[in-house]
Amino acid sequence: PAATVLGYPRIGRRRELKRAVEAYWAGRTDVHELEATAADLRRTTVARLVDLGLPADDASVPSSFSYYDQVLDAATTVGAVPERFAHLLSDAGELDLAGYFTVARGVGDLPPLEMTKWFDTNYHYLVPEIGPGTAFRLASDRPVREFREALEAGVTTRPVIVGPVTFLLLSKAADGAPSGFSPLSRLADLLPVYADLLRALAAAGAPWVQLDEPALVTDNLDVPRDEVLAALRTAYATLATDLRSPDRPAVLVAAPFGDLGDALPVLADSDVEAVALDLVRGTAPTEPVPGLGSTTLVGGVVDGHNVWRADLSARLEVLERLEGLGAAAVSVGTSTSLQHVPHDVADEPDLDPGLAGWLAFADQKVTEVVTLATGLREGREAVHAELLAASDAVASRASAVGVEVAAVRERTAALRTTDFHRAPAQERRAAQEARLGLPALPTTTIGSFPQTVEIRRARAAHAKGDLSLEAYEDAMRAEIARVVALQEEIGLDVLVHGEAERNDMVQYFAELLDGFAVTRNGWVQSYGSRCTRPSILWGDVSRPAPMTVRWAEHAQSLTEKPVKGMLTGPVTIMAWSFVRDDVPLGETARQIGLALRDEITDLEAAGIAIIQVDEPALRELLPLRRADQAEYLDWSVGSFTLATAGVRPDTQIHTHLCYSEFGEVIGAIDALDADVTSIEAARSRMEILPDLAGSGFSRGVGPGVYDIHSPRVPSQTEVTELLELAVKSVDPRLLWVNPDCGLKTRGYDETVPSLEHLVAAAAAVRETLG
Ligand code: THG
Ligand code: ZN
Repeated sequence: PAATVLGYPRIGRRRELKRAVEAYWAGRTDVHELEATAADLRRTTVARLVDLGLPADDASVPSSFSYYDQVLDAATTVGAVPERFAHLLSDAGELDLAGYFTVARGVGDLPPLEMTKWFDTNYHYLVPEIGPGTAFRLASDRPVREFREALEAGVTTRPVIVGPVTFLLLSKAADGAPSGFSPLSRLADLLPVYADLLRALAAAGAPWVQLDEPALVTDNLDVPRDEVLAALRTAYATLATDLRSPDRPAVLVAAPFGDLGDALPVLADSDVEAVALDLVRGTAPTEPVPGLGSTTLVGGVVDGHNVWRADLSARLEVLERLEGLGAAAVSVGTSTSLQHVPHDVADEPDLDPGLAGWLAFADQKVTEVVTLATGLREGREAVHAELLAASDAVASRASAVGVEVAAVRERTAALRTTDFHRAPAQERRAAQEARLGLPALPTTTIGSFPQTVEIRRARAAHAKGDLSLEAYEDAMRAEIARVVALQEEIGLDVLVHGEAERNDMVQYFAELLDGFAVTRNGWVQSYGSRCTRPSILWGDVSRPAPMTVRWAEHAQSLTEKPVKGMLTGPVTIMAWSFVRDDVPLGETARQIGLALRDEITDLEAAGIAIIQVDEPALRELLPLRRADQAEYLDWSVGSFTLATAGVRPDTQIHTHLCYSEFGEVIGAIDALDADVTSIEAARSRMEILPDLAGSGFSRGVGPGVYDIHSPRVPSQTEVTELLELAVKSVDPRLLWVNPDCGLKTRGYDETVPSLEHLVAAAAAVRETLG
C-alpha cells in the first residue's frame, strides 16, 4: 500500500460499540444484535476510509476492529486462555463472544486478565497469562471472517494482529509457572500458530497482513535486548522465510511508539516485505541499512497519538529523506494506530474555529496521509494547495493569542531551586501532628464518593440548559453536605467533599484553567467499553480564578474534622490530555504546577489543613527508553514539588497513585516529598509495602485495604488481616487506612458497609497497638 493508517478507532463516532456492548452485558440485547451492530460499524469504518481516499483494492485499509482489546484478541486467536476459564471453551476449543467477555471481565470468583497501560498511552490492554503448558493453537477465525466480510463489501483490507514477539513480551507467567519462567521461552510453540493464521488469511485472499511489534521500541523490559532481537530473528525467519507466498500474505511489521533501534537491521535483513516506522516519536536512520533494498518502508509521519494538524511540507521532507535510504519503496502512514485519537474534528461544533483549524483527529489524519502519498508520488506541485493550507495552520497556531503568554513564561523562567522545596519532613511531621491531632491509623478515603444517577442527571440537565447554574450548584452543595454527614456517621477521621461537582478528574480542571479546550464528542477508548474525552492542552496554562476553594470551604464549614482539599497533579493532567508539541513537556508541567500552587495556597488560606494532589499517571508517562527516564522524572517530580512546596510546614500534603507497578518509580514517589502517599495495594495483598520499606521510604503511607474495582464488600476480618500485614512493614505511626482508590464508580449500597468495616478494622488494630 502506498498510503495507509496503522489502525482506526473502533468505539464508533457516537460510541456505538460501547452502547451495544454494554446493552449486551446488561442483558438488554442478545449476541446477534451485538454482532449486527459491530458488523455495521466495521462496514461504515471501511467505507469511510475509502471515502477519505485510501484505495479499496490494495490492502491500504486496516482491519483493526476489536470488541474489547487487541491483545485479548491475539490471546484468544492463538488459544492462550488461562486454565481457570477452560470451561468456557467449546468442544472445538473455541471461545464464543460471551466467553471472550468473561475472560476480559471475570465472573464470580474467577478474576479477569489483569489490565495495564499500553506503552505510553491512556489505553489499557489485558495481560495474557502464559505458562509452560499453554496449548497454542489457531482457536479463532475472526481475522479471516472480518477480512472476508470487507472483501464481500468490495474492500480488500489488511488484517492487523499483535505480533508474536510483542505478544509474548507483554504476557506474564501464568499462576503455577516455575519461578523464572519467561513467556518468551514459548516462542517456538507459538510461531506455528501464527503461520497457520497467515496461511488461512492467504487462502482467503489477503494480500497483506500487519503484525504490530511495539515492544521492539522499548528497552524497559525484563528480557535482555539480545534475547528480544534473537526472538525477532527467529519469529520472522519462521513467518517470512520458511513460509512463502502464496502460502502467506505479504507481511508488514509495525513498530509504533518509538525507534526500532537495533531491531531495524534485523527486520531489514529478514524476508518481511515492509516495516512501518514511527517517525514522530522516533527518527529515520541517517545511514543506509543493509538489507533494506528488498523492504518497503512505511514512513509513519502523521502522529497517531496526538491531535495536531501536521506540517505537511516538513513531513514530506522526512519522507523524501527516507527515500534516500535505498529501501525497495517508501509509502506513507501514521506513526501509531489512530485508536488513540477521536474520530473527527467535524463533530466538534463548540470548538473555537481557530483551534479547530489546528487539529487533526482520525479522519483528518487519513486525509493527511493521502495527501502526503500524492505529494510523494506526483511531486509537491500536485498538492500545493494542501501544503500551503497546512503551513498556514501551523503559522496561525504559532502566533495565536494564548499560545505564548509573556506573564506565564516570565513566571516559569524566574523559578528558583527553593521554589521546589519544603521544610524538612521531620519538622513538618511534628507541626502537622500538633495541628491535626489525629489518632493512630487515621481513616480516610481517596476523594470521590459514588456519582449517583441524580448527580449525573443534574449535570446533564445543567449542560442542556434545563437546570440553572444556581440550581445545579445548590444540588451539588446539598450532595456535599450529605456526603460529609455520612462520613461523620461512619466515623472516618479525615473527610472529603466527595467531588460531586466533577465529571472527570482531568476535564474538570481543564475546563477551569486557561490554555485548555475540551471536546463534545472526542471520545477515546480507555479500556473495554470505557472511554475518556482527553482535554486539548493548546496554550500557556494559568489559573484565572480559584477552582476548588469554595467547594472545600463549604465541606469544611459542615464539620469539625479536617476535610482534605482535592486536586489532580500536573503529570496526570498532562498524561490524560492531548499535550502541546510546540514546547517542551517540562515547561507545560511547570506552568500547571504553578497554577496548582496558587490553588493550594488559596486552599491553605481558607483553612484547609490537608491537601491531596493525585498523580495516578506518574508511572504512565515514564519514557519507553531507560536513557530518557531521568529527564522525565526530573520534570515530572519537579512539577509536583513546585505545586506543593508553597505551603506552611503544618499543612499536610497527600498524594495518591494507582495502577501498581510502583517498583520502577519508588525513588520518584519518595522525591515527591508528600507527607502521606496512598497507593493501590489490596489486590496484591500489601506486596508493595516490604519493597517500599526496603527502599527507605519513611513518610506516611496509606496502602489500600480494599479493592474498589469490584462490587464485593470486604468483611471487617479481611480488612483487619490486611492491616495486620501492613503494620509488619510500616511503622504504625506512619500508617493510614483507606480504600485502594476513589469511590465514584461504586454504589452507596457497597460503599457504606465497606467503609464501616474499614473503620471498625482500623479501631480493632489500633487497640492491639496499645
Ligand atoms: N480520567 C481520565 N483518564 C483516565 C482515568 C480517568 N485514565 C486512566 C483511568 N482513569 C481509566 N479509567 C477509566 C474509568 C472509567 C471511565 C473511563 C476511564 C469511564 N468513562 C465513562 C464511560 O466510558 O462511560 C465516561 C466518563 C465521562 O462521562 O466523562 O467510566 O479517571 N481522563
Ligand atoms: Zn486510584
